[in-house]
Amino acid sequence: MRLDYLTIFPDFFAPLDLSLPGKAADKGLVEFHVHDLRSYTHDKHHRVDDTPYGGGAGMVMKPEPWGEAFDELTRPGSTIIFTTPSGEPFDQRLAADLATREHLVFACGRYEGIDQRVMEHARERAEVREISLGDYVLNGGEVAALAVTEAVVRLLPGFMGNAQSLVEESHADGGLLEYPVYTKPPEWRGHQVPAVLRSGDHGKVERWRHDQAVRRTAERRPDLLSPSTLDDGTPIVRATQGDAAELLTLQRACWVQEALANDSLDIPALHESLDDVRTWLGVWDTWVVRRAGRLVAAVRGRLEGPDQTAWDIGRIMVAPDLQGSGLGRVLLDHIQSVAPATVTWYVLFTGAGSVRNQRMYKKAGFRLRPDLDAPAGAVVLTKRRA
Ligand code: 6GU
Repeated sequence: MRLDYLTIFPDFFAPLDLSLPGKAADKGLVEFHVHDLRSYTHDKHHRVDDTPYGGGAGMVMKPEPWGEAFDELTRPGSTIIFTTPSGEPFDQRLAADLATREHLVFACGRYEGIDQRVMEHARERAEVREISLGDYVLNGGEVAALAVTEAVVRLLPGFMGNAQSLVEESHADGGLLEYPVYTKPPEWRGHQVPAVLRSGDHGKVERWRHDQAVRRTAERRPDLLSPSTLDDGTPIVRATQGDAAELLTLQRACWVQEALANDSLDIPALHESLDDVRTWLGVWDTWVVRRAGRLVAAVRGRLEGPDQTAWDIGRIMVAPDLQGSGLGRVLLDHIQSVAPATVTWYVLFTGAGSVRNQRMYKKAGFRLRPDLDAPAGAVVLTKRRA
């Protein structure tokens, strides 16, 4: 990957020779080229700014030097990145996306911004991204370009020695924050390392870490916890005890249908009471969708198996008027995505005669498992976690 930087403060980029990006350059994975924007001016004073049309405070960066710099530096396949507080928020997903590019050109603005025509022109000759680090204002885009660089370069194949640490870090594990970590000594200034980490029980350690990650996320970044939404932005949220009655109603509607499709009234879900629903709500991780206040869909999952590595998915329910809308598939994808880190495979049951359900599950990567036990009239499907 080649990275170019356009700036009026080339000295800001001295850290590129250090530490992580420096190592990547030494390995030949990346090439950094820093350019002084003033070298693309032709007047005696190397002016890069001028007063804004329409008046107002501050100065605006002139278009001409940027145009000349892009003429020289961009080629087919280049991506031009403007670092600006009015850009799209930078996150791990965007970093991973940019890591697939061959050539990034960072355009670091200063003052009150860059003449808008520079961005218009850039879009005519390259892919353009306007990126912000967050909701605060820096004096210029240089520090932001360095941050984006570091986040991207460490994702390049062959860069990190330990691929697992890429998987485990914050914002990589199902969007959760990272769990707390400890090293020796076991006691320090009266503070203990949690006993579970010294127990030697791998499964227990994994579950503890996942639990800590969820708690931390709930406390510090609740916005990350139930980020799933339908295409129209309708959120998929965790069910509460208050949802029990509506869940029972939805369940009755769906399971009568299931009973008819399978020629059997012998389906336990059909015979559950409100108390039964309240009870399983306490032990299953249950998610629901509301439309105009009405509970229209639900799904639940929980750990199973002696080693708790299976995620049992069930009760995918969609209100009769919304069946066939793709909602069931969205919920199926969602419940897989919220399975704890320990999960290595998914399992679900459906009626042997529920043809439409089975087709959806197969499309989602599930396979029939006649070798595994299923209740009478039902089939088992499983899928390995990717
Ligand atoms: Cl990318 N640039 C500037 N100037 N300020 C910022 C920013 C970028 N992201 C957050 N604040």
